[in-house]
Amino acid sequence: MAHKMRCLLLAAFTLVATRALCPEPYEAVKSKCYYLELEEPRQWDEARTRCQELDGDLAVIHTCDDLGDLVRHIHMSQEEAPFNFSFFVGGTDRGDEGAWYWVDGTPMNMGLPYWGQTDGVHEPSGGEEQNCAELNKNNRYYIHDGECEKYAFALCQYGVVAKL
Ligand SMILES: [Ca+2]
Repeated sequence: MAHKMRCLLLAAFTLVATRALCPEPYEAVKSKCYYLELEEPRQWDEARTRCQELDGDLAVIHTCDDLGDLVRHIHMSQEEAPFNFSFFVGGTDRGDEGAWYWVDGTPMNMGLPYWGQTDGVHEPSGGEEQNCAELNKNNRYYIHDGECEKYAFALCQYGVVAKL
């Protein structure tokens, strides 16, 4: 009996430990809190401002596990970006072409399995024209560079400490 009780407590503790408690409107994806902001598509700076209003920032994706979990979450939440809009995330090479950083100041991982390809050409491929990172709707939500002035939905993450 005591043993069974201990197992139940352990199971409950494990659930709490691996699943974040997220404030509204964020949703827990394992230990992270994300919000797919589908009110309206915005330019990258405005998308960032919207996330910061919600005590977060555009999402920063440090590991391929996080990217996989996030993409699975987008599909499963049935909130895939409507129309052809992608999701902006918190990566940019604005001001230093080719040097991609997350808004928390960490360098972005380059290449596979983070960045996608367009017609066999590895992303990022937009040079000076495209300086803001998105999860590309038309390429299974791999990371692409896009114009910061284009319109996309904000993918917010709670608790990101902004350095940029
Ligand atoms: Ca660029």
